Amino acid sequence: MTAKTPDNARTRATIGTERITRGTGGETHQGAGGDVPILTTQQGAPVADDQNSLKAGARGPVLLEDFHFREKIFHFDHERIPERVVHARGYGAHGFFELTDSLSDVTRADVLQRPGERVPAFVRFSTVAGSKGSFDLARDVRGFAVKLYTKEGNWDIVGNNIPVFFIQDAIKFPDVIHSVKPEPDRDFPQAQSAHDNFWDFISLSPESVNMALWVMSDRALPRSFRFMEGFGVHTFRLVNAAGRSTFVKFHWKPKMGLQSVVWNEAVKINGADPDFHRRDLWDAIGAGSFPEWELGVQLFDDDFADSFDFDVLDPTKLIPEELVPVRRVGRLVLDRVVDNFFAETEQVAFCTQNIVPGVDFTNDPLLQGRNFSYLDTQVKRLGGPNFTHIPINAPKCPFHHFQQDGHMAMHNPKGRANYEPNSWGGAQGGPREDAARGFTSFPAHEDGVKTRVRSELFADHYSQARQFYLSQTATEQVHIQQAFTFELSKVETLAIRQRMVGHLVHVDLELATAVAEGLGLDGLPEAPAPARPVLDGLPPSPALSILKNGPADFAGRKFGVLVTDGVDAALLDAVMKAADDEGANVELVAPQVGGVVTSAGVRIPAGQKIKGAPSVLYDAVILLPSAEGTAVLCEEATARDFVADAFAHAKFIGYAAAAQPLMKRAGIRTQDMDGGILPLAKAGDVAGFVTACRALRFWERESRVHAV
Ligand code: HDD
Repeated sequence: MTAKTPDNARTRATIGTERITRGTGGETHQGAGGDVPILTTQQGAPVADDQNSLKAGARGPVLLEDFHFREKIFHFDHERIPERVVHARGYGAHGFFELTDSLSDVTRADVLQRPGERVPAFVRFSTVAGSKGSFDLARDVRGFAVKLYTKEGNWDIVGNNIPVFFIQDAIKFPDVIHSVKPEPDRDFPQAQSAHDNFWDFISLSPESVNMALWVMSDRALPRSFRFMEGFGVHTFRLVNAAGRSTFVKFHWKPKMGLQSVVWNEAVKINGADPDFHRRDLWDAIGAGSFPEWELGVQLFDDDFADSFDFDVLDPTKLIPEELVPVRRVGRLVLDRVVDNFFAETEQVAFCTQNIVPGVDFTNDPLLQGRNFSYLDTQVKRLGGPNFTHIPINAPKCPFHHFQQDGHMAMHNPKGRANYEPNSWGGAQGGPREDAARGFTSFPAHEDGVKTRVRSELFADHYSQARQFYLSQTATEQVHIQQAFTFELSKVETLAIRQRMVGHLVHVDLELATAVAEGLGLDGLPEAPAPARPVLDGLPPSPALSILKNGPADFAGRKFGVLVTDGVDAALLDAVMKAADDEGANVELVAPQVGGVVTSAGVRIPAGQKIKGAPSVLYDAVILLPSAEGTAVLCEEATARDFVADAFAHAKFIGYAAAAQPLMKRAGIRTQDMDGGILPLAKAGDVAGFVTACRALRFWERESRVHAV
C-alpha cells in the first residue's frame, strides 16, 4: 500500500496545553517532541508567547509596539506571489539525468559526452489553462519542464506532453491563451477548453487544427505524469566541437508505458481527488518506485529538412518517428520529492533561453518569442532580476559574472572589479571570457527582407492532423469523436460549432460526420478551402497512439480492493502477493477506514472508506466482500457506483463469488459478463487476473456501454 505519513503530520501544540520554556542550551526547549529549536522572530529574537498579542490589560487594546505580532501578520500578508500566467498548477520533483549513449559526434554539450555520468535534475509537470488551485485532470496539455544542472550551466527543456503546438508564431500566444482561459466578463469556465471563446479562436485559426486533434485525444487526460511522454516540441540544433550543426527534436519516453483515463473518469476523479496527479507522483517517489523516462533524440540534417513535407521550423508539425527514429541516449529519474513546495516547485523558473554550449536555437518563430517571454515573466513572478539566486534556480556549477544589486541580491561580485575589461589582474580582476569554452552561437547565415510573413510550407494545416487521427486505434478515434462532440456541445454559438466541424472534414470524413451527428447539426458544414492541398497519403504512425504504446505489465498501477468483514483471508493474501510480484499497488476500500476483520480473524486497516474512494481512483478493481458484507453494500449507493463505474470505464474486474449480488445490483447483467470480468474462486486464480490486467482496460466493452 502506498499510504505514508507525511513528515509534517506531527501533532501540533494546542493553546494552553503546552508551556514553552527556554531549554538549557538557550536555543532549544522541551516541547512535546523533545528538543526542538526555539521559535524566534525573523530577526532571530526568541519568542516567549506566540498565542497572545500584546495588550494593555487582559481586556485592553492591542499595542502597536508588539513587533512580533506585526512581523508575523505583515509576512503573512505578503505570502502570495503572482501565479504563472499559464501552467499555474504544477508539481515538481528532483532527480537526475544519466547519459547512456554519448552524443559527442553531434554536440559539444558537456552533459551529453560521457555515458554513465549524472547531473542533478528538477522537473515540473503542469496543466496549462487552470489556475493554481484548479484540479489535476482537466482536459489539457501537460507541461513537462526539465531543468538539468549541468557542469556548463543550467539547461532547461521546457516542453509539453504533446509534440505539436496550437500556434506557429509567438505573437499569437496571448490570443490562444486568452481564449482558453475563463471568459473575461464572467470569469468562467475554470480549467476548461469547452467554451465559445476557445473554439472561436481555434476555428478561426486553421494552424491550430493539428493540436486540436491532440488535445481532444486521450493525451490530454493522462493517468499519471509517470505514464506520459514529454517533447521539446521545437526543432533545436546540436553543435559539435568542429562547429557542425545537426537538427534535433527532444523526446522523453516513460519507462512504464503510456496510459490515459477516459473522460467520464476524469470528470469524477476531479471531484474525488483534485490532487490525483500530484498525489500519485508524491506516493510513487515516497514508495521508492521512481518514475523514469528515456531521453530520445531525433537527429536530422539540412537535406532531410529540405526534403520533408513540412517546414521543420513549424511547431505545429512533428517528424514521425517512423521517418526519423528516436535514438535513446539517456535516462531521467525522479527520486526525491521537494522539501518545500513553494521554495522549489513554485519558485522554479524555467526559461527556454537557458541552453548550454553545444545546444542552439533554430528560427522557429514560436521558440524565438518564448526566449523573450520566460525571462520576462520570471521577473514579474519572482519580484526582480535576482531569481537565479534562489537555490532551485541557481546553477550547481561554478558561476561568475558582474551582474549586481537589485532586489534580494544574495551574492554580489566580491572585490573592486564589477566591470570588464579592467586592469586589476588575477583574482582581483574577476572572471574573464573564454572564446574556446564559452557559448558560441551557430553562425547560421541569415539574409532576408524585413517582413511579417511565414514560410509557405507552414500553411499545410490538415495533413498531419489527418495522419494523427488515422494513427489511432478505433477506440481512440471514438474518444476523439466524443471529445469534439462534448466540447462543441458546450459552445453556445452554432456558427462556431459548424466552423469547427468544417475543419474536421479535411481531417477525416468519418470523424466530421460523427461529430456533426453528435451535435445534431443539420448535415455536414462546408469545409474551408485549404491553403495547401491536404496530403492524404501520409502513412499512419503507430508511435502516435497511446494504446499501441502501453506498458508491458501492471507495475506502478493500482488495484482498488473492495473488502468487508469476513473477507476471504487466503484470497486477499493472494491478491497482495500477486500485486507485489507485479510491482503494483493495492488499496483496500472498506465500509470504514478503520478496516475489516478477515475470515482468519485478523483486523487489517483500510486505505479508504467506500464513501471517499470511487473506483475511478484505481486502474482495476477486485471485489472481495463476504456474503454478509455484500448484502450491506448492495444497499450502499457508493458501493454500487464503485462497481458500475469500473464496468462503464472498461476496467478489469476480479470478483469473489460472494460479490455477485453486488455486481447485479450495480447493473451488470449475465449477458454483460465479458473477458474483462474474471472470477476469483480461489487464490490460484489471482495471478491470471493480474496478468490480464496488463492490458489496462477491456476496451471491447466500451462500445457496449454507450448508446448515445
Ligand atoms: Fe510556455 C510556462 C511549455 C509556448 C510563455 N510553458 C510554460 C511551462 C511550460 C511551457 C511547460 C511551465 C514551466 C514551469 O513549470 O514553470 N510553452 C510551453 C511549450 C510551448 C510554449 C511546450 C510551445 C512549444 N509559452 C509558449 C509561448 C509563450 C510562452 C509561445 C510566449 C510567447 N510559458 C510562457 C510563460 C510561462 C510559460 C508566460 C508562464 C510561467 C513561466 O513561463 O514561467 O513565459
